[in-house]
Amino acid sequence: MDASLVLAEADDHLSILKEPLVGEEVAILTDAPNVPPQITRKHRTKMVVNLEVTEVVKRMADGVDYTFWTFGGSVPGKFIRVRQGDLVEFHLANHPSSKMPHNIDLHAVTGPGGGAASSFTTPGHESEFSFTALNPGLFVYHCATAPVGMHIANGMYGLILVEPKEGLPKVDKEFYVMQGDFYTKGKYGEAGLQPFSMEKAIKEDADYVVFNGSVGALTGDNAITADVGDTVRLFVGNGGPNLVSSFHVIGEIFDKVYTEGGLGTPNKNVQTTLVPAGGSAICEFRLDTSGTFILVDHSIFRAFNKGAIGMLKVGGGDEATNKIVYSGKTDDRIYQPEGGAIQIIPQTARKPAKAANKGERIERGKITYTQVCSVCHQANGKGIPAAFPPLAKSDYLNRSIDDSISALVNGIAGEVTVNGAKFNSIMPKLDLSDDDVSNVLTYVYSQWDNNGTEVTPDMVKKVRAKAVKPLNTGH
Ligand code: HEC
Ligand SMILES: [Cu+2]
Repeated sequence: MDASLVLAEADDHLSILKEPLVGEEVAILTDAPNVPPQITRKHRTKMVVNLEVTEVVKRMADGVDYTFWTFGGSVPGKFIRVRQGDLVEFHLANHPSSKMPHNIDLHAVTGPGGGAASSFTTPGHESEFSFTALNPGLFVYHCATAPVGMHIANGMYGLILVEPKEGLPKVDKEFYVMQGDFYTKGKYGEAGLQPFSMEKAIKEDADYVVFNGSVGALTGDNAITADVGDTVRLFVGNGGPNLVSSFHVIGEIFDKVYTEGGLGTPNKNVQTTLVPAGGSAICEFRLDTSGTFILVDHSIFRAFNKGAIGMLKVGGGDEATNKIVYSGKTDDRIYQPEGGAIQIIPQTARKPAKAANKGERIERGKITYTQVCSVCHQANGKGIPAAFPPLAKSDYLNRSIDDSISALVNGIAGEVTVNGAKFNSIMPKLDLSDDDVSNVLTYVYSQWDNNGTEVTPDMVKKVRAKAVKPLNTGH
């Protein structure tokens, strides 16, 4: 990079200090999903932040409690909103009932430890330090008292927004959503007060992955709401301690994403954005139709099995326009991929292979098996449970040669039982020559503990002559 450019950037950070510092305010702090009001002020000020650490037992999921360590009484911690250039006078109090000392490392701080050492606070004490918010952006803050991982795992994180000096564009709704992963002695949903599991945390084997501190904190009656036509801004954070979020809203496309919370040029038309542990993203979109939109970590087992689900309920709008954007289901009709009957799969590209003896038959049959049969019955002949029956040690195959030949020349529809398991699907008619059928079946019979029958083209010819209609036309 051009050295003068680097200097220009550096200059810019400190040039903010040339603006006069006017007055003093006490920061409005909010609990998720609420966000303090947008800053309209055009000057720097002294912002006093009063944040209290408490250790509290709260709900993690229905019937499951957890001792959370919090910045302000809940997880995530209070949302802090300041303007670029503000002098932030930070007061961190640790409630007398706490068992542990705590501190705070704000990623918005330029200075050693992000404030950690200066803010180390034992129970019943309050620490004070100041910093100037030089860089605009959405920053994570967290406790950094040893063992750091444990303090973060217990919920000690939140977001601080440093608005750029020109402010952020006005939107109709702003929300605060922060993901975190939790590690409990019992597994997901196990009732009672669950202690923290250091062992699982080290293995990164999360029991809970949640938005805003608990399963269901953003669903049902707790859903965030807006109306069609609203512009929405989500301040998304990830406290971790371990997992990176693949943040996605089902049924929405982010018009803009300020990736990693940096207030530079936004990325546009984004489906899923990564939110690192200890990082953030700002997602903006206009609501063009009504309905319920689901917030997820698209590492999807976390959403459906560990709690990482939220809801945005959108009402209103003109019905006709809503329908144009999204019609809803307009019809439901029968779909028969196989035409409801047995289909013919042409094999015309394949050359006939006249085999002189059983050995050659098996050799050629193996090629046909690999090319034609193995997609369904698998290379090892074991099939796929509930979809394709096994040919390996198949009682069906070994009981009747004619039925097996018929399976190939006529196909099978309807229920068949193989080794005690029922299959009710369609084996397509394969359009193989008599030689091909004899070769491939001889190969199948020679494999996987089957009975070793040699099938000749004459045997195939006989079956072909007699059966016109497939076996088991069960449908
Ligand atoms: C498109 C998938 C598909 C292909 C390709 C296929 N089969 Fe099948 N096969 C099936 C299904 C499905 C059944 C069970 C039919 C039912 O449920 O009605 C079946 C049943 C059979 C059966 C009787 C049941 C058993 O497990 O013993 C034999 C024998 C058989 N297939 C042999 C073959 C051979 C040999 C080939 C290759 C030449 C082949 N199949 C190719 C899907 C397939
Ligand atoms: Cu702590």
